[in-house]
Amino acid sequence: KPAKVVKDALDKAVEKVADLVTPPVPGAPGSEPPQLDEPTEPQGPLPRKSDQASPRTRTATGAETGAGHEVREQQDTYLTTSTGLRLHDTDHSLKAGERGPTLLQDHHLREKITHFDHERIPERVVHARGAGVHGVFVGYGTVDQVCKSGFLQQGVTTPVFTRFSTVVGSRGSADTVRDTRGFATKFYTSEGTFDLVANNIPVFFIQDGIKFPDIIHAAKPHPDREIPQAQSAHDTFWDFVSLHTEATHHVMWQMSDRAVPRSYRMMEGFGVHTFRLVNAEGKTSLAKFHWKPKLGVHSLLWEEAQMIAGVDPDFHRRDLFDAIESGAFPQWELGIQVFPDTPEQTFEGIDLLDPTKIVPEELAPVQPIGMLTLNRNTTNYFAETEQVAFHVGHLPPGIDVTDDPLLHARLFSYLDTQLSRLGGPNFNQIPVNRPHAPVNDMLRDGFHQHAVHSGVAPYKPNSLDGGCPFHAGADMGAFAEVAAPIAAAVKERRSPASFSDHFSQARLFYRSLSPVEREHVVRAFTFELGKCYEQAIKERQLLVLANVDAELCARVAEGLGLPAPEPTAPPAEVVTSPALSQVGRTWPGDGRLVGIVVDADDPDSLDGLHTLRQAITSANMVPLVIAARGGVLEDGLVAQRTFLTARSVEFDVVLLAAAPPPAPDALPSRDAKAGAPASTVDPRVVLLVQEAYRHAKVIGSWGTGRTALVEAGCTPGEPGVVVGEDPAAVFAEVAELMGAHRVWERFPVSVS
Ligand code: HDD
Repeated sequence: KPAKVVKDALDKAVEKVADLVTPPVPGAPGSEPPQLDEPTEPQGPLPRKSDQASPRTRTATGAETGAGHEVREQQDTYLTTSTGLRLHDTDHSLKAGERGPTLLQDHHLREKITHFDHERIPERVVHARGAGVHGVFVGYGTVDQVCKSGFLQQGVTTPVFTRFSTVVGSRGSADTVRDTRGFATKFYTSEGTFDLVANNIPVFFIQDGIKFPDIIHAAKPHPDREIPQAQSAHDTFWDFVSLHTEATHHVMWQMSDRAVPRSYRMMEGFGVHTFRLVNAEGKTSLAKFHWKPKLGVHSLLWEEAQMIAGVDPDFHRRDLFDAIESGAFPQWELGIQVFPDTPEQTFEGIDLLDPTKIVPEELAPVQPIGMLTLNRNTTNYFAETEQVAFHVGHLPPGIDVTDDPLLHARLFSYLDTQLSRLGGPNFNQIPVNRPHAPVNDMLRDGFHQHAVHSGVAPYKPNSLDGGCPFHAGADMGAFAEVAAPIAAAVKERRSPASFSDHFSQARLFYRSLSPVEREHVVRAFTFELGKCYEQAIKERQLLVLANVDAELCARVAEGLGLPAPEPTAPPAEVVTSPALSQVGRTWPGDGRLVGIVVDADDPDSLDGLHTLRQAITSANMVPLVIAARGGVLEDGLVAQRTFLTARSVEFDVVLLAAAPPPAPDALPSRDAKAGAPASTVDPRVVLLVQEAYRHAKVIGSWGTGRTALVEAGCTPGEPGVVVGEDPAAVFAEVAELMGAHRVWERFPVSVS
């Protein structure tokens, strides 16, 4: 009997449903066979999901455009809890009497402290220290022959976010350490996001991504005491690279001036790997990406870099933000080296899949394809710079990967790392990561899901959502993997024989540098190995250097007090690549800092300074007045630095308008201690000039400024020491000399 009741109820239910649903329920008595085929034609565009709309972008002037992402303003609003409850007090917890215990009932206290307790997220395992800014990229339309990507077409403007970084140091480490720099750019193209996750060094330490944890463990601080921070000058780093000679080419760059950039604005960027480009006809080419800075490539001196790490650990990010704030928007031209996509994937004998090799620009010129302008600082460091998530697999139609084994490990790692760093798989919904192309994925749920997805069929094929979302064909902008042939192969853990040349390009790089740059390389190796404790490691690295260049090895060995070993094989004959040297060209000085020493108590020293400041600003540089005390000086001039806060390393050039006498708060000079006649000039000014001179900077002076110059031991008229009567005329000469970045002839050079 109960079975009959159930059957009747079921029959009734089926009839009811059959009445309600058209077509009849599949399988119901008398119904047509089910039509479950997926529709093949689009049935109109899908509505844009408002909660996945593009982030609100701003113009260079800061005006907001677009909509969709909330910027929470602090101004003119009531303080509330996270649920919008207005608060009347956030300074006192709720207690049983003013001296009594705090009550568990205080929900505001608990919310405030709980949120605070969880404010920090894990820092990036590498590239933790960084600075990000917004900008635009404009395509030149010069790539049609080789690449169909829409954002590269002529005049197409694409919003971007670029994050510069160091590799090894923690999030709070100094900017100017000796390290490779990251240069990652997110292009929010209308065809989907493209991330160009580049470095300022065109080669990498390793040829296979499986060794990435090894090189990073070796470079990070020692695990027992967690020192040294953000340094490669320690035993584990040199232990690894001396045992692992495929790192040699990268190490040469890391010991060169490239590893201590003057500014993020003055670095090249390199995509490192060879990528595969696809044109509209589906024809493929191989290519390497290059960023070329408009301001040229310039570096700090190692001594400067070390001093700045103490004086201003935020030097590079401050420089970037200040330049953008002042309107000196940094620019880079994006360029490509293009190679035929042959089965061998080599060019002029260079294996294009080996990320420890470059193709010299003299063999394959870099062809400009667009311009990047960084023009807007972030509103919130955490929301944007900390949460931005790059991934080498974020590719637009027209750009695909090759079989570089380093790249393949990266294709896995970048998604994976965001899961722990950003707390789950929905990090592309974070405003800074949101694509500007419409998103209609079928990814669902997970931690921090912000989208309220409509529809009932997040699977394909489906008929219940009308087959939506639809597949696109290649002619509708779909990304289609290149059908690259793979030669018959066996599974094996092995590299091709061509990957075993570890020294010829290291030598090519070293020999392409100017003598002064090579001198810096010698000193960098001597410094770094001099910080190692293990004798065997120093000796092993000297053997590596012997295989690169005999003179380099001999000089470093001499500095370490060790014998120079013989090479295991004679160093290769190399043709040099002049494009690798930073010296010998002149560049614009936009955003450079000009320190002007004045005497606050000598009105004459302020003569002509308004005109001078104007001339400096017109040259797109930043004038900073340095006086014994801060505040407003005579004639409305403001002292932005004092002898206490100014240090020579901050400035690209020092101008002396006066020779200020020692102020009461100046430390006694050495001369005074030795009983020699006391200096007539404040010792901090003398030090400022001496350091600027020592670091081969241009120095200019007029009026009584000449006394400070002479007091510091400089000779008026020697290279890079400009003396005149009129401040603006002196600056004009100084600005001209600054185009070379430094007074290179001031350096003692003993390499051949
Ligand atoms: Fe990487 C971050 C650049 C090899 C794994 N990498 C990261 C960043 C840059 C690079 C610029 C910082 C991105 C940002 O600002 O958020 N990495 C490179 C280049 C490489 C390279 C140019 C070689 C050509 N990387 C590399 C390998 C692996 C990784 C071989 C792993 C197998 N890289 C990561 C990572 C990071 C990262 C662990 C840390 C944080 C992140 O990704 O988002 O996934």
